[in-house]
Amino acid sequence: YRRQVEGGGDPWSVYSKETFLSHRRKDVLMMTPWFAPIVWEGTFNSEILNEQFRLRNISVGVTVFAIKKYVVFLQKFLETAEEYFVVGHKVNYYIFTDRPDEVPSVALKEGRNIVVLKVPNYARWQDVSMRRMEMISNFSQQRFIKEVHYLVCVDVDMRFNDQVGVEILSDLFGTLHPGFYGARRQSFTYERRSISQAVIPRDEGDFYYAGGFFGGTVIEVYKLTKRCHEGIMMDKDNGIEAIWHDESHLNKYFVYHKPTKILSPEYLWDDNMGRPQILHKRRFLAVPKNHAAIRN
Ligand code: UD2
Repeated sequence: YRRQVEGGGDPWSVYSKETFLSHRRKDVLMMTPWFAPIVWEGTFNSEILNEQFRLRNISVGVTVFAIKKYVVFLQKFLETAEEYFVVGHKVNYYIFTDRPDEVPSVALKEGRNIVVLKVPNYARWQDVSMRRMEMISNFSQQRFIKEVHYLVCVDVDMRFNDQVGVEILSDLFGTLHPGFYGARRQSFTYERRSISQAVIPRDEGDFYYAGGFFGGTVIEVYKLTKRCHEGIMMDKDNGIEAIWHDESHLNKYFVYHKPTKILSPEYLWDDNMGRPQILHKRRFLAVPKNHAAIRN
């Protein structure tokens, strides 16, 4: 650590071997075979990471879509993000909505901004969800690349419930889906029809990633969202829609562009899944919703 070294101290006495060894879990997978860390509570030190990212003066853009009735989720989302999301760093909340007048005003800490982006809506909820890929890629190229270092792309029907800090940041990251982190490849709900661009052969695929939390540098998110959008449009032309929409295309992308970091389901939990022992924190939680009522 530079400061200590410059000060003449011995960095190894500050971060002793014991300290390193304590950031370790034996009950979960901490690393993929392509050397991407899997982020679980107990595997990292926030103090070290915060200092590293502060020195780089990084800024983070959050993309969140609140189309039609989903604007009701914004208040809790933003309030809890101010409490827990990348605290102490610069954050731009990019709120994509067709109802700019209904975006709530929430008190923000210094260095944090809300940017409302008016976008069209689509009749079907599946199209609303899928079109996020198109809009994120367009805005990345036109705007985000000039404004932030990293993008974090999340669902809006969520609330932060514990710290989600800079430990999530990396060139390209995805999140283990809470329903499948312990499941075998055979049971992943990948798209299997070969006519779809999202198809993944039975003997491929590493994890099942959630559509509701991914990110990376702006350039990597641009490449990901552009590719997924192209796949979605080709499927549309061919009269097919992938089984889990944008999530299927995201999973396809990650098979061939492996994430450089993977977030554990602490970062996207749903209390309907219970509270397994390996889950030491529930950082970002699904807000229960009445699907039929809220989507129409
Ligand atoms: C899952 C994924 C989601 C997406 C979807 C595709 C998680 C937690 N969620 O969510 O990312 O891949 O499956 O089937 O992994 N939205 C609106 N207005 C609408 C409808 C949707 O703004 O009328 C936006 C909103 O930001 C919402 C997101 O689209 O959070 C995804 O829709 P959803 O939450 O209804 O989909 P869900 O829960 O099936």
